Amino acid sequence: MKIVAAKKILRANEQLAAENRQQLDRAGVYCINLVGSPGSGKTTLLEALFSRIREMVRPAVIEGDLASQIDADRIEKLGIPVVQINTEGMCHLDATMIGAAAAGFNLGSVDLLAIENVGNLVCTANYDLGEHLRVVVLSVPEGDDKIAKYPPIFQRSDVLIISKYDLLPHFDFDASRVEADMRRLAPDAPVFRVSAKTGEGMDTLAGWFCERCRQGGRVVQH
Ligand SMILES: Nc1nc2c(ncn2[C@@H]2O[C@H](COP(=O)(O)OP(=O)(O)O)[C@@H](O)[C@H]2O)c(=O)[nH]1
Ligand SMILES: [Mg+2]
Repeated sequence: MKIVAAKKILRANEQLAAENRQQLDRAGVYCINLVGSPGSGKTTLLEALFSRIREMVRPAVIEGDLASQIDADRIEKLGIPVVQINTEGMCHLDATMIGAAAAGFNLGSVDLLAIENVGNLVCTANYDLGEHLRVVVLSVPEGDDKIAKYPPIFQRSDVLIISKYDLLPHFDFDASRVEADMRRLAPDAPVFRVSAKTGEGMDTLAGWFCERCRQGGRVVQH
């Protein structure tokens, strides 16, 4: 009985996610769902990304955390529209939450909506939010065995970002092993090695995101 209930919840979520995607498409908004462990560098990555692309793409952010508005405050400091969702114990965002949060923006002035999901490599894998692109962030200090240990989230992601690449000399982290594991699960997903701290790889990543927005039919030049 419990399994049936879980399936029903997931099916209802998929329907709502499809509605979110339609709404975003109508408004010309490209949406990314950023997933990864707590502390993998998701917010720092968004800060570094926006400083490079905001002249070309108008961003907005939905922040998901169990509690606090720490990340929303960081994004607000950049003058970027942001809505914070506090899940109060839930380990992932769902499509209902995103539908409600998206109502807090004027979508007509947004080109790229970035959702920072709750830090978690397990639960977030099962919930489509209506995004166009799921981006998984794996940081060097987490270890190079995480794809092998937590396959679903990597299999269901469109892009892998290996973050905190500046820390590579201090950890036994084999980036080629990670890339090979990712290729097995998601052969078409590009892999980026970046450091938001030193800027290594960030310009390439920013250019790639701009291109994805453009290909998605979203306006890039204003
Ligand atoms: N060395 C290094 N530290 C980073 C980098 N990106 C983030 N951090 C640090 O990692 C910690 C967690 O970052 P944060 O962006 O809040 O992670 P989140 O929980 O995934 O959003 C903070 O102390 C950041 O300063 C990076 O590229 N290099
Ligand atoms: Mg964060």
